[in-house]
Amino acid sequence: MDKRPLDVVVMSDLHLGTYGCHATEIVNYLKSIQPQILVLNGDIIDIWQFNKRYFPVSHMQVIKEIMNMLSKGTRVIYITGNHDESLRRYSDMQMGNFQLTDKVVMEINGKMTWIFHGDVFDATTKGSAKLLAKLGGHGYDLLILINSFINWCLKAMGREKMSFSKKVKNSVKKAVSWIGDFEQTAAELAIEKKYDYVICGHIHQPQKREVVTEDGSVMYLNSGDWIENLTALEYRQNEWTIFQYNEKDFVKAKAPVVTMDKKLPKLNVLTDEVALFIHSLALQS
Ligand SMILES: [Mn+2]
Repeated sequence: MDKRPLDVVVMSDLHLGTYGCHATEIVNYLKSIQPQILVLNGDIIDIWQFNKRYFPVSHMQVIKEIMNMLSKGTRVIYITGNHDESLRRYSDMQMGNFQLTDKVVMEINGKMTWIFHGDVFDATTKGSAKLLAKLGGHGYDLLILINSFINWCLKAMGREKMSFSKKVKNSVKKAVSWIGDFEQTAAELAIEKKYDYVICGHIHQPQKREVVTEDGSVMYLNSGDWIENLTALEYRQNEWTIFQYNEKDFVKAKAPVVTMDKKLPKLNVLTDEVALFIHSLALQS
């Protein structure tokens, strides 16, 4: 498969290191594109939920593929998110064509484009919304499921519906409006700052829509996630589009399955073997 040449690609919320991450699909996608700039817009490596026991080969392959792109000249901008906020202390570090930062403003064909993860708005949202942010974008789907399951159990036991199901339903409603609030907040700020485009991640809700207020208008974009939606934002020929991963397109391009039954070698530091011999440093008496 030929790689698709693209100007800019924005991906977010890969959550590498968690069970929900679709790493194989990410590798397939990365192998299929050739962007000049790759923006990783937060929650790439999930350091929050990082479990030393869980980091499979496929997740490592994602990192390998990004390294591969770097070596082939793609500029990679890693914007920190809340799940990888421990990287924030290293922000604004640059190594070759790799850059780590908290936000970026890019001028793309004369359009000012503001890119950041979006968790900065969490401080203004409370309780259930924060919980849902942890659950992920489709957290409310999960809540509906849990809710109906609980009610099914209670009915089966011949008992009345529990009162907290109402609370759950309430928080579902809040979540729906929370996504709208998030988009609105980001867009209003961008209008205030006179940007043409604002690009976020964080809420796992892919989006491209124009937001118009009394003060002006802005194009709001969200790259979605690689837990549920498997989406990215692609910029080419003066236009942003939402890429939606479709398994059918990648059947032939499937990444080879790598098995890891090889056990780690026994670590032996006590050896008589000389691996490195330096004699020029010998002290002269
Ligand atoms: Mn996030």
